[in-house]
Amino acid sequence: MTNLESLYEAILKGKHKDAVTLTNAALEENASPKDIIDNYMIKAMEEIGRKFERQEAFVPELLLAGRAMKASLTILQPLLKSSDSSSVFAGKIVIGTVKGDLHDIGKNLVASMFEGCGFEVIDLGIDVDSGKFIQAVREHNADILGMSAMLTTTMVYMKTVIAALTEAGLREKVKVMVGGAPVSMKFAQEIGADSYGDNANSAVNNAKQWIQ
Ligand code: B1M
Repeated sequence: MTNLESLYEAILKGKHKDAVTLTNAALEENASPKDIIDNYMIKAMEEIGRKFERQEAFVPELLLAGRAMKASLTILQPLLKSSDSSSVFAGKIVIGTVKGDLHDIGKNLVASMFEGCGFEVIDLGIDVDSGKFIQAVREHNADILGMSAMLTTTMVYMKTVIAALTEAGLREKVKVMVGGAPVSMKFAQEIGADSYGDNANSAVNNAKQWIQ
């Protein structure tokens, strides 16, 4: 098995120490951070999700896989910043995972990619309510508001935030981008968002069109 295949297994099995060792080993073999993340780490998270659906894995296994993924990302995120970065300031984004939702791995990746591409990122974390989003957009005079959701039960809260933005008189001042596994372009349009990101790359590419 190659180091990258072993890394996939380590994340799937939630072995965070092995995941760190194997991430470093893959980097020493000149694997690119983007290849490691997209083709091995995210694939492992998708597989643990499928196991969860089939009731072959349960919440503790999801937690362990998440911890292993985060441990590897700690090594890779700074490299994403340096390898893909343009030093030009591209704009300011306030980002967070919406109220009721504790998933932050995808949101963190999106935030890192924005940072790597020259954006100033204000990351509000997880379980963020509309008041916090609005306060941050106003305080930082943000160009973009980014919301992430991983649950079908929490994605609907994005619509609440957009309504609150309108109420606060900020809707015309900020572009709204939404993303997360259950979110689609159709859903984004239905709730009145300006854009949808399928993954971290497309999120940043879509946002760049607004800024230039
Ligand atoms: Co949960 N979980 N989880 N989970 N979890 C999912 C999402 C699920 C699909 C698993 C499954 O059933 N197959 C399912 C949701 C079902 C649904 O709603 N349809 C689920 C469930 C049910 C739950 C709980 C309810 C389980 C329970 O307690 N019974 C519970 C809910 C807790 C809560 O939030 N209130 C729960 C808890 C957890 C853990 C805490 C254990 C853990 C999260 C750890 C963490 O994030 N710190 C966890 C995990 C790890 C997962 C899976 C396995 C992996 C998620 C992940 O990190 N993926 C997930 C299964 C899956 O996704 N297939 C699952 C990797 C990540 C890089 O991808 O987040 O999609 P993703 O991000 C991508 C894109 O979506 C996009 O770019 C990212 C990078 O490419 N993107 C954006 C994301 N945000 C964006 C924003 C943008 C643009 C693009 O613009 C702003």
